[in-house]
Amino acid sequence: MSGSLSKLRTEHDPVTDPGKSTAPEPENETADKPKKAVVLDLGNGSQVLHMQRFISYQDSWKYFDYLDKNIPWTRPTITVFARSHVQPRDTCYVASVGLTQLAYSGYQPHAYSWDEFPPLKEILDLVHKVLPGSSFNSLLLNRYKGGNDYVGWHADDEKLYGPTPQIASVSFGCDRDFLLKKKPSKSVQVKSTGRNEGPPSKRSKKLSSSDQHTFLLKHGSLLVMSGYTQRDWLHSVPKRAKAESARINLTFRRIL
Ligand SMILES: O=C(O)CCC(=O)C(=O)O
Repeated sequence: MSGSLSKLRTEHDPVTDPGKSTAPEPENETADKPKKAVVLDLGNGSQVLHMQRFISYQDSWKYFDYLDKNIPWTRPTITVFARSHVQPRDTCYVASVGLTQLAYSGYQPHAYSWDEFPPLKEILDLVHKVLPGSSFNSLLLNRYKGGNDYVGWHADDEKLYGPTPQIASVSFGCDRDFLLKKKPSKSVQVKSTGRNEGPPSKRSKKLSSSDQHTFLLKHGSLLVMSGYTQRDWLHSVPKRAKAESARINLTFRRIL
């Protein structure tokens, strides 16, 4: 790769006892300051951590450009509720050797090696540093080319991640909303096999404010879901007419 990214700065301390974020987020690219993490306790052993400024603004653009140009993006056909459709975003998958193969919605992505994309190893190191005890070994990458690209409601509840997976998500490029909502109670749940990614829902049941949350995932941010979040909650990145440019998202996971 031309122009090493290995000297990139991060702007955080390891997350040990994260408190509430205090200062407003500066939009100005020279105003990057260390940011604290905000932890949201979702109840029943589920948590979400959100760090608005995880990687500096400028370094995040360098990563964006590298990933945009060098990742072998594909748009596979997936099967959801017995219907095949083209996944509404680009994707790629990277994993350590010897792990159980990931498969979701009838699709088994090719696992590329970390060695093929050195900047991904740099970002992985940064994530490991900020989350002591974490040890991610696989990565699903998503590229949303504009506001029409999305990921529907789903949980990353594949068995290969175990019952309480920690999933760390790093975002570059266009700001997008990330929504969380509590799964419906068992009696009304549709039976699913693994990842159950549906289209944007037109009918939505009324949820109380504690059963739904919205995070704005900004350029250079980190969001971490842990505990029972995948068992009890669904997440999505819905279409947004105002999202005019591309966003790249990296979700680091650990296959047991
Ligand atoms: O793009 C995002 O922030 C979410 C991606 C996601 O939900 C997934 O890859 O499972």
